[in-house]
Amino acid sequence: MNWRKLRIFLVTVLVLCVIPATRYYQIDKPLLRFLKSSHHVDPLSLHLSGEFVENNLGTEQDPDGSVTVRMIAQQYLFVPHCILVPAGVPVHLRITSADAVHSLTFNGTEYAVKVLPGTISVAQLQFPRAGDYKTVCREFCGAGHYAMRSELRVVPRDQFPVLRPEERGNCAAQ
Ligand SMILES: [Cu+2]
Repeated sequence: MNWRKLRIFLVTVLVLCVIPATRYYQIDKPLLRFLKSSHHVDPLSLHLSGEFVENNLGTEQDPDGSVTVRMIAQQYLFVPHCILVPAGVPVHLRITSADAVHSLTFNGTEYAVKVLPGTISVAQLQFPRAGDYKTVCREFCGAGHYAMRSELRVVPRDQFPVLRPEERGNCAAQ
């Protein structure tokens, strides 16, 4: 047995295993979804057709009292720029990217949602207290990354259904 060859072989196997293993955890679940091709969406035609067209973005009330929020992350902002949700209600987030990899986080919470072009990231969120949260991108996505922040406004639970549908979508109408 040639020990030198064996050593080279073992190091090669180790390196080939370690690299995909670390990459897997960096890219995390959305890549698997992308490979399975469910949740697939074309980043180049987001604004033309499908669920991420402009008038479909923002918050929508579901029949069971929860809400669905649709957002796009792009260099260097989140659209809508200010989202509005009721406190203490399940928030079904659906977000995709128009360009690079981003990460949507809400200051003061543990939530972090990785956003990749070509795939829809889905997350279940809930905000117990009313208030304003800064929404910050925590994945370096280019020159303007450090300015990529927007806002989440959590309003009291009973205040939300009173709003007109066009006021619920985002904070702009308030
Ligand atoms: Cu970003």
